[in-house]
Amino acid sequence: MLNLILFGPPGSGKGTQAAKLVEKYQLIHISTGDLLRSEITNETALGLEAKSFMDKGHLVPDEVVIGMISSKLDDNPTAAGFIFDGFPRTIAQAEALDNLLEFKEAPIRALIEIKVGEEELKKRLLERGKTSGRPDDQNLEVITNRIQVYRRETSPVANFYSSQDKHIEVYGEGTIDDIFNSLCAVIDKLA
Ligand code: B4P
Repeated sequence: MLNLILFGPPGSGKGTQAAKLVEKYQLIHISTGDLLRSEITNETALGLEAKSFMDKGHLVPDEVVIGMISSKLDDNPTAAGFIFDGFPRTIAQAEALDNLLEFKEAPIRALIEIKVGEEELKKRLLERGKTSGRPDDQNLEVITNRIQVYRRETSPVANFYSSQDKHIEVYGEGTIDDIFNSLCAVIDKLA
């Protein structure tokens, strides 16, 4: 089983690259952002709770996202592996993920961090905001807050996996295809 975390700040290309990687490596894509947005669209109680956090650029509470991941893993018992996109975003989520995967005897093989500078992140997210309909992409203050939350609460997750010797960095500015090729070169060495 090939279990990978695609990691990086908002707008670094996690969702974009995950969509291409799952096709090539036949893995299941789990994006907590997409799962939460689908709960919002379906107007579930979970979605209503999540929306109030997401619209301000805050993280949704750990127990909510950990529960979603757990049921997604249960839904795919025969998967060749998973690409986790946007998860884990806190140390508590990383510890919960390691525990869930221990049951499957299929630990995370690598956390691949996509490195992109702050100005480029803001540019990409504002650009997406023109067409995505996502409230969190349409306001520079919210975008800046998301990047700060990433630096403060999420970036320590990379150190958590560094200490397990699983942290790999890939340069994330350039064309989508160039970055995809860099990611594939890294993954091919792991497979
Ligand atoms: P996410 O849905 O994970 O959103 P994201 O970080 O903004 O997206 P991503 O990084 O995947 O976007 P991409 O670069 O592909 O999270 C949204 C919110 O949900 C969070 O703020 C939080 O509130 C909540 N949430 C999600 N997971 C959570 C968790 N685990 N715990 C707590 N809360 C959680 O795309 C960005 C844009 O860049 C696109 O328009 C794309 O086309 C463009 N782009 C990509 N690569 C490019 C390139 N090389 N060049 C130019 N443009 C590029």
